[in-house]
Amino acid sequence: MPNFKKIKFKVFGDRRGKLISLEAMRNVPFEIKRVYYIFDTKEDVDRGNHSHPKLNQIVVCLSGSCKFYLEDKCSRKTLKLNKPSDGLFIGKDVWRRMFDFSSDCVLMVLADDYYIEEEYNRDYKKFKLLKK
Ligand code: T46
Repeated sequence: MPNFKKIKFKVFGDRRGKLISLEAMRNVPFEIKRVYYIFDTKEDVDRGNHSHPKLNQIVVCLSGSCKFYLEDKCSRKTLKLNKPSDGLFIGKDVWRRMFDFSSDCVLMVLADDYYIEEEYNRDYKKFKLLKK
């Protein structure tokens, strides 16, 4: 099984509009220690290009769209995120690259740990070796 997958969140809709609730250990499968968001990304740029040996995250595209290239030891896939009702779970040891950002793209990311620069693997060759 890949260590990444899309999750559909329940949408509470009525005549006024829509609402989605994210709750730790309920529809988010971990305790949330950090939330960050990515916006105003320029056209034709890549982000990511790393893996995390321990971190679990869920990415939600709140507006606009972008694509994720994901690779782990058993599979690789490119997914488009363009709905606030879709979460993308990315577990540990998954290489990710984000690209094709629309100018209005806003990505919100929930993470199960604080920001630790030493916890980034930015070396694709090392990632490939660890996969073996
Ligand atoms: C990931 C993808 C989806 C912080 O100071 N705190 C933080 O919590 C984060 C995430 C970043 N930063 C600083 C570090 C850099 O100076 O913000 C700057 C940009 O971070 P980075 O180049 O790592 O951003 P992305 O978009 O390449 O990657 C981010 C996350 O870092 C990463 O964990 O999985 O989004």
